[in-house]
Parts: sequence; C-alpha cells; structure tokens
Amino acid sequence: MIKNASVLAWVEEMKKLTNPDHVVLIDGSEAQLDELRAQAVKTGEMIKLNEEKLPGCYLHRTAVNDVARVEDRTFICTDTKENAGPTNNWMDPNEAYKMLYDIAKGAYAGRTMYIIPYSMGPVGSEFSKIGIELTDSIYVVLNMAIMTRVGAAVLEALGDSTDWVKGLHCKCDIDAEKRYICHFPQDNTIISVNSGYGGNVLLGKKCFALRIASFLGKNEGWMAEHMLILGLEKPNGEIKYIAAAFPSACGKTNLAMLIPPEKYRNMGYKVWCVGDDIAWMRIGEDGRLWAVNPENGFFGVAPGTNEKSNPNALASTKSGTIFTNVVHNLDDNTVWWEGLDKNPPKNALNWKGEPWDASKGEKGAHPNSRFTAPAKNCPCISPEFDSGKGVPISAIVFGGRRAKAAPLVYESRNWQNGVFVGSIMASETTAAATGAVGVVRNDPMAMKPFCGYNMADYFAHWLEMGKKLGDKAPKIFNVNWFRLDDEGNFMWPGFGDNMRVLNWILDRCEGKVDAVETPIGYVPKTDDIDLDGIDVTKETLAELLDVDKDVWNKEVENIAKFYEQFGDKLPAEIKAEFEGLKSRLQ
Ligand code: GTP
Ligand code: SPV
Ligand code: MN
Repeated sequence: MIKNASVLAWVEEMKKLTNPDHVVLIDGSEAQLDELRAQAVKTGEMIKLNEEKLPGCYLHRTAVNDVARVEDRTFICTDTKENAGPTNNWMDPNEAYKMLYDIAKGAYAGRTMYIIPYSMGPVGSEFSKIGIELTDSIYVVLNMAIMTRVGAAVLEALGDSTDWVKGLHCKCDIDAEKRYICHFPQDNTIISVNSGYGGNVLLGKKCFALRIASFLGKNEGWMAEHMLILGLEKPNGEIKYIAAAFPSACGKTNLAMLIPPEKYRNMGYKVWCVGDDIAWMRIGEDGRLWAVNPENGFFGVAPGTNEKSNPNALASTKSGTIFTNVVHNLDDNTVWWEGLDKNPPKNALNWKGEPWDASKGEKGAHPNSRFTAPAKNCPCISPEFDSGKGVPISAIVFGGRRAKAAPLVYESRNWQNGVFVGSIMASETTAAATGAVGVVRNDPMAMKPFCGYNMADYFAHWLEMGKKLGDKAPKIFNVNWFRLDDEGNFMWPGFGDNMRVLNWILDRCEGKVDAVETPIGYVPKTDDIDLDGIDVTKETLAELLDVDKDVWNKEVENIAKFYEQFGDKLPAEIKAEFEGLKSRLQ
C-alpha cells in the first residue's frame, strides 16, 4: 500500500481527473503480472506465443498510426522558451497543463488505473531515481516491469521522500491529432496522451531517464546520456569500459552486445554488456567518470537482429519477451521479422495483423518493430549490471549513420575538442521516429530528441564536466560504421568486426599506438586496424579513414547554420573549436 503522502495526494488528484473504474497498484509480484498477462490475452491486447519455443513471450500490435516516437508532438514545458532552447518544441507550462488535463479528463472512465512505482537503477542505490507512472494500459505495465524495477520494494525505498518523478499516461483513443508527450522538468512531471507506442509511453525511458534526468544532471552535476555501456575484457582479464552515443537505430544495442571475431575470441577477448541505450554518469570518489545503466531490459529494434548480427540480443528474446509489430508465424505461433533469416513464414500475419505473403515484396514487420527483453536474459550481461556504483569509463564514443563525411574512426584532440565533435554530430534519420527516413540532420551527442533543456547549456555542462574531470577525463572518439561505396554498399563489415576499431580506441587510451593527424582529429594508420579475417583491403581502409577537405568544408557550412540558432548562448569554447577546425581545413 502507498504510505508516502506526496504520492497519495497526487494519485488522488489524478483519480479525480481521470475517473477510473478500478485502481490497481503494481506490487511487482509474478502472480499479479501473470494475472495481467492473462487479462491482456483475453482482450486481445497481447497474443501468447508458443510456450515451448518462446516461453513467457507475447506479441502486441500497436495502432497503425502509432508506431514510433513523435518528435513533432514532444514538448519541453519550461517557464521560458529559451530554457527549452531552439532544438526543442516548447509550450508554456500553464497552457500545456490545461490542454493535457482537458484531454485526460475522464480518460480512465470504464478503465483501470494502474499505479506503477518504478526505480531507474537498482532499487535503493544512492544513484537511482524513482518514478510513479499512472497508466490505463496493461501493455505499458508489462513493458515497464521488464524495462525498469517495479513494485513494493520501490515504494519501500522511496519512504516519505518527495524526490520522485510524476508520470501520467492516458491512451485515450490513440488520436494522432491529440497526441502529446510533454515534460515539465521544473516540476519533475511527464504527461503522455493518445499513444501506446514504447518511447512515447514507457515513461521511465526517454521521458524520465533522458529528458527529465538530463535537466536534473545539469543542476546536480552529473550526466544523463543516450549511450550504451560495454566492458571489453582482454586476454589478461582486464576489463575497460566504453560509453557510446549513437542516434536511434544506429547500432547501440548491436555494439553493446558485440561478439568478437573468432580470432579474438580464441585469444580470450570478450565483451560484457552493461547497457544498450541510456547511461547515467557521475564523477566518482577517484575522480573518474562512472556510468550506470538505469534500465532493466532492452527495448531493441527487431529487424536485422539475427544469429549472425547480434546472437546475444536474439538469445535475450527467447523468454519473457514482448514483441511489438513483428510478423506472427501462424504455423508454430512464433514471430519473424526482416533479416531474422531467409525463410519468411508461409502462413503468417504482418505487423498489422493482415494475412501476409512475403513473395509479394511488402515488408511483414514494421521497420521500427521492437522486442522488450529482460536484461538478465542476455548471455553477455555484465557482472556489474546490478551494481549501483557503475563502471569507470575509459573512452566516450560518438557516432552516426553517414554515407560519406565521417571516417570509420577518429580521436578528438582533447575533451573540449571532443565536446565540439559531439556537438557537430549529424546522422541520417531512421524509422525510430515518425517522419522522413534517411535525411541527414544534426543530432548533437545523439541527444537532439532527448535533451530536456537548452542544448547550448547542455554543451556548457559537458565542458564543465570536463573541467572537473581534468586529466582523468575519458578520451573522446567518433565512429561511423555506415560509410557507403559508390554502389551504395557498406564499406565496413560492422557488427562483431567493430571490435577491431574498439581495440584501436583502447590502445589510444593506453598510449600504445600512434595516429595520423587530420584537420578533424587523429585517425589510425592503416596498419593499426587489424584486417586479418575480413574482406577489407588496405585501400578500402584508407578510403574509410579519408578526411575529404571539400566534403568537410561543406560540413562546416552546415555546422555554421546549426550553431546560428543558439546565438550568444553557444559557449565560447565551442566557437573557438569551430574556428580551429575551419582554419585547419584551409
Ligand atoms: P535504438 O534502440 O533506436 O536506440 O537503436 P540502437 O542504436 O540500439 O540501434 P540497433 O543496434 O538496434 O541497430 C539499428 C540498426 O542498425 C539495425 O538494423 C542493425 O542491423 C543496424 N546496425 C547495427 N550495427 C551495425 C553495423 O555495425 N553496421 C551496419 N551496416 N549496420 C548496423
Ligand atoms: C530510440 O528511439 O532511441 C529508442 C526507442 O531507444 S524508444 O524507446 O521508442 O525511444
Ligand atoms: Mn535509443
């Protein structure tokens, strides 16, 4: 039962607003979750899959108009527009509350209000933070129970504290015209209406752990980042940790669970996954940067996940997983998606639930179809996963999906230059958000859709953190797995072979290997990326590492345009780094 007065008062207020028929507190017990699973199966909200092949797994289909994050309907409602900054949509908080409460009024009538107490980070750890999500969706409850730690233990850990984040989610009637994902960083509040899709409604994830948390981090001196965290174990048993920020659907889950090429496995190399999407990072007592994954599961992109590209992710989905918007194989009641294997099921329904024939050329799974899998299922989950104190970060890696400009890998000149490198990130858009796919857009630190305050202040915060870290700051790199040749083929094999690049990165951190200076930073000598066992020639590698001055001078024009919107708020250090790049490109 809820004893916390601040929680009780808010729940009462929201009950009056939404008018539910029933109220259920999620206690986190398997018995209660099982009852909800059974109920969702009865109403058709979820389909129970083959218990032998996929124990405890379910299939869910969202509404056809509700398949991805809606960035144009996502708002940061700070007191002033300037505090939200030019890269966010802004709404006046009073107006936003009024509009949202009008939509939420009576929205739970005839429905049940589920109260989900959840912890981002291990329950009770001093770095964890607590939220309460109210929802009328069993799908949301069951996803939150995988993606976060939920239940009575969370309320216990909260005690009578008022330090928690309010989250109200109302499905309403999934009206795309009335869909809003609104954040009130100054009130620790999130309100999401008219959606049932993951990133819009699992409020612990992007809404709390990035948008609200980035704002908290700025004020409290830590960082909330759209980053995977991995540990690379060397043959001598030493483990070095890397945090990497790539935009949505640009390879975080894949890199986080990487299986080294056979030769490296035989030598004793291994990768441990600490997190695949979000990192909360603080300066530890030793002065280094320490990272925690606040999540408890993976909300991963299904298409392209297979035995070869990401066997660890695939293994993670073999039990206790919820699949969303994938193909339903009716022959054996399992699931399928493009890129799983070359044998699409004959007797199947597509992501919309329609009879589907692969031979007709239409995709069966939605390009942003997802699996929600428990982290504990992952064969390479790090032994540090549940440790509240996190792991010390040796290198920070930025990256995007770029057909040309960005080389396979380069190292920034120092922290300040590295912050600049993060700030000029640009990447092709993907199906993870609604809107056009494949358009290059600026996405600083992969946080364009997720920064809960003015992006110029966010750059300043990064610079500030670097000053505090001093010579203990991780080195900052940039990678691009997606460079294309003139025929439109990927030039780099990617996936497990990205390990070859990680090795160079760690060697640079340990001062073991030389590099070549270019106008944008340091790139490897072609001898220093191991090509043994892959189909990449020295010439191709040289091309992959090439920094073309003409291309980069065009890039400079884009950067100038992007920076313009920040006006005087753009930190002087960033301006100075930009001037430095321009002069080196002359
Ligand atoms: P979010 O969950 O949206 O944040 O995505 P993510 O960054 O975790 O991306 P994910 O690892 O799921 O990969 C997205 C897509 O990129 C998938 O289709 C992958 O197959 C593809 N991909 C990942 N790594 C590589 C790579 O090294 N090379 C190539 N060519 N494709 C990759
Ligand atoms: C992303 O889009 O970066 C995701 C999926 O990780 S969602 O949870 O929808 O944001
Ligand atoms: Mn993501």
